[in-house]
Amino acid sequence: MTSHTQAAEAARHFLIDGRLAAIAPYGSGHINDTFCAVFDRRGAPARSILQRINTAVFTNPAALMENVQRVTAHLAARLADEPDRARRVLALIPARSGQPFHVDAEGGCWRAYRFLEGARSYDAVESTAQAFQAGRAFGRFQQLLADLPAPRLNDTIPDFHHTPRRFAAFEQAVAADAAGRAIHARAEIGFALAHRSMTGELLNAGLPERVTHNDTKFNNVMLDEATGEGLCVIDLDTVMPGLALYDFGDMVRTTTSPAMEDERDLSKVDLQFPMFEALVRGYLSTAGGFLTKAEKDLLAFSGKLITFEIGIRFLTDYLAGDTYFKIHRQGHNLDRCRTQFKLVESIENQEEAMNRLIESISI
Ligand code: ADP
Ligand code: GN1
Ligand code: MG
Repeated sequence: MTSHTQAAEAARHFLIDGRLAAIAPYGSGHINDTFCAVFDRRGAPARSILQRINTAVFTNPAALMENVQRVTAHLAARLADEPDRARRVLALIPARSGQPFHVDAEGGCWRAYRFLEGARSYDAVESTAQAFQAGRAFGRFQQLLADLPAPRLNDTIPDFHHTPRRFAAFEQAVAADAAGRAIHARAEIGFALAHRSMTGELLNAGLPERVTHNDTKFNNVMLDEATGEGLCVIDLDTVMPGLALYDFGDMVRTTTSPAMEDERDLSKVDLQFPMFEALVRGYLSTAGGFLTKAEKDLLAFSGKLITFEIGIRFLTDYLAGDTYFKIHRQGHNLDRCRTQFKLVESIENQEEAMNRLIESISI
């Protein structure tokens, strides 16, 4: 875990005016260490986001930051004529060295972003209006990046959404049982094994490669505090070539059930049809123009598959002894896995109606 002192030391290395007045951990991401730094600018406080990139997960931070620079520059150019454009795209603050990131004495990689004021993220969805806004914002993100000039973006994590490889890693974790926990997860292991047959379906559907976000969970979009509008897509570490449905599937996972990802009361975890409808309408309002029929036909399925995929990733990490995702209590990854699998069941029960809805909207 990164200390307050390390963060304060790193903050000095960025082109930010003023004197550092306060710095504190921020947000609830599972991978990077995020801080909010407050600088005193002639008596007025000014905030910045400072992040230490998890280099165990992102092993080539220079390639990652090259993607982030290219993507944010492209988005900024595409949005140049929009009102309030400075709050519609993340803006990197360069290091004093001129580099896009700073490497500290221990090898830690840091970057800074301009703070998006008057906007916030939510860990759980609260209304159909929010679901619509999330779908619309992530769809627009894909739309704006459709003409990103060559070359292809770097793969920051190869095979990130390759569900069959995720499944193979899960099977290996069961076999190794490194933390001796398989006995506590018998039901979940059984659930996962029973769903093996669907893991290759998206990959085998011949869908087009696009520039996608790949981590479209609801707390990775900032909503305007005054209007509720989906203002800015954040957390760009996994923006790379992928399938549009990886993004839509992760939106279904995090934007259709009002429960937190680690909710222990599974009766609260359920796909709420009106949330799903709002999400689809929002997504198609921006992505509907470029998606192919094959992609539209698999929208509901992608929700089931990506929810399952993240579920087996949580289960794999639980079995391996919690080496990947940050945890805040014992059994945290198992709790997270359980909510995912409960949501998969809920989607299975409603999949026909979900498909009928999509057909009725997209003709
Ligand atoms: P992680 O990869 O750990 O999920 P994120 O980049 O998503 O990190 O940031 C964590 C949280 O910090 C977000 O959910 C959001 O609330 C907040 N955040 C991130 N970037 C900004 C920004 N530029 N301005 C304001 N808040 C931000
Ligand atoms: C991680 O960084 P964060 O918290 O937005 C993970 C995603 C998972 C998500 C589950 C690089 O996202 O793939 O879907 O947790 N990011 C990475 O909440 O593995
Ligand atoms: Mg995030």
